[in-house]
Amino acid sequence: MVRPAAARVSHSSSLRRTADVVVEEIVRAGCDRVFGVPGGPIGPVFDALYDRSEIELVVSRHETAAVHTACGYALASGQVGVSISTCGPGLTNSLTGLVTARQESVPLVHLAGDVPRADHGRASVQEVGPYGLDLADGYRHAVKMAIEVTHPSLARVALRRAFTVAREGRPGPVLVILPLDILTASAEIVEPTIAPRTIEAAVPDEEWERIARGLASAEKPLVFAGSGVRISGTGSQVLELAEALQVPFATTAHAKGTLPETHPLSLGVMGHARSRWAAAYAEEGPDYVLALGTQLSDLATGGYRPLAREGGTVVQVDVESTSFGKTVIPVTATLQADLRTALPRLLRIAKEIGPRRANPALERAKAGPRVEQPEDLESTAIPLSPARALADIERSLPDGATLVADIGEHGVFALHYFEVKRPGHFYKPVASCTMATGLTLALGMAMGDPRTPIVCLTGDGCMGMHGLELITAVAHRVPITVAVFNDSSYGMVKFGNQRVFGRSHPFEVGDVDFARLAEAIGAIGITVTRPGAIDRGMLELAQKEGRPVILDIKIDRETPSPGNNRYKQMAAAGTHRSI
Ligand SMILES: Cc1ncc(C[n+]2csc(CCOP(=O)(O)OP(=O)(O)O)c2C)c(N)n1
Ligand SMILES: [Mg+2]
Repeated sequence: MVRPAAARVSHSSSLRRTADVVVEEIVRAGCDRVFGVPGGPIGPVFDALYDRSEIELVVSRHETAAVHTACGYALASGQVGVSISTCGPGLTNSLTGLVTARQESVPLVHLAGDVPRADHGRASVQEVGPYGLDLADGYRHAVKMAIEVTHPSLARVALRRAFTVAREGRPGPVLVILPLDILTASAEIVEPTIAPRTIEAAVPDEEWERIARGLASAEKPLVFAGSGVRISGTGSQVLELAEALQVPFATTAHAKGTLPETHPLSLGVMGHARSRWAAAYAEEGPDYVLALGTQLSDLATGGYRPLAREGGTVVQVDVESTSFGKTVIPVTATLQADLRTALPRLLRIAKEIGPRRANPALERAKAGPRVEQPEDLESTAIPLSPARALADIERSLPDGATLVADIGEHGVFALHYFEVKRPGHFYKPVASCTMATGLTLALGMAMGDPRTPIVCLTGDGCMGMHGLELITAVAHRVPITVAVFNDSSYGMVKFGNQRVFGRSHPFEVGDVDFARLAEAIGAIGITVTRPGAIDRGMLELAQKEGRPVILDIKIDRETPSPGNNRYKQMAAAGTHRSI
């Protein structure tokens, strides 16, 4: 496409417009796609993007979705995600996405405009707060770092720093606020030199040896992997460690997809939506637990259930010291270390020690079925059982596909029933539990790695929040498959309230025909009502046609997920009892 030149004053060669410098830095960081919703004060950045054909602009319907989609893109492509919003409502709409990026540990740079500084506090349109909210200050606690560019010469330093901080240590979002007067101004640019921060594993070898020996000599040891294992890309090393010592392993719900659940040492998911194997192994309480890259949150532990038996040992290893001391469950020792440097050291020692003796507790735990109601996976009932629909999806996944699950009962079904055969092919955002995060992340993932087919399992409620983002998928010919578990309600809260209060509003969200909605936006729509109707051809259609496919799966509205032990926790909280 031939693009007209901008109608703007040209500057002398040594002076650079801030907006152009910002976009140059995006290119320099290796980002080839940005996601955003435009608006006045951020206008110069969009204008500067107009000149850069190497960056594709994806226009979203809502800023939360723009940030989430940028996150998905980052996760799948390995780049830092870049999202863009205007000020005021654009930035407040972005906040949820920024919190998601923080909690999912996604490297992201968010660019937000601001009213010109001369208008701060003068009741200018889209300025937030009665006297002008200090946005950088207001958002500082939500993001990894917030930078307000206060002089045009500092744009390059600010952006370079933003991209560096977003990636280093535990990745996360950096907010860069760019007032309109700065974006349009030109200045001599300060050239930064920023050395990346290295997190040195200061833990001595004796510590790792103590842990390896503890796991090897315990009666009932456990390696418990959290999402830090996925973020650091150390799943295969955790697996090697477990194999070297012959120690069983489990993942948090958030880390499901990091380790193979078909492995003889796997107990599946522990905590929220836990497998029956994990429940059985946890029953008497392990005596030695190595918790890797987890904050031991309520979901990770299934309502702050202690990980070890009384008198047992729990060692928590995490790259960020802020992950420690957040939980009420007993932890014996905390070690701050980057798993990428820690695991090779631990593994070397573990290999010297060699495999432990047989573990009868593991055999006992795995004697029964992995899931609560295995018969549901084969159910022939109509309306369709959610477990059966999930089993049909699992059986029909295209080769190498990733299943991304959203927030709601459908997501808990996926956590509990889906069996991870190959690591990296399941993802469920769990930390912030923001509805439609799965859908919007999945969209970004499908754009970030076109070789991996993406099937997103979402709910009709989530579709109501961000379903129209699929217009973006149509516009960019993204071959994503979206399987909607349609129960015409906010199922999770309906079942939750029934459990907690003994009654509930139906929380109906209408009998929406998502197949027709799909057709209306230019996607392919298919209605599914029968068990066995979902097949491989259906899940390969999006790739074949080069556009999104929405499956409107009419599931039984009265079947709660078996794995949702959160209700019990909420009920207990209501009566101020501990559980
Ligand atoms: C932004 C946001 N608002 C509210 C909630 C609380 N909530 C959790 S699940 C859910 C219902 C989800 O409905 P749907 O997508 O239809 O999934 P279902 O539970 O029916 O499978 C709600 C309202 C939330 N997690 N996030
Ligand atoms: Mg629903």
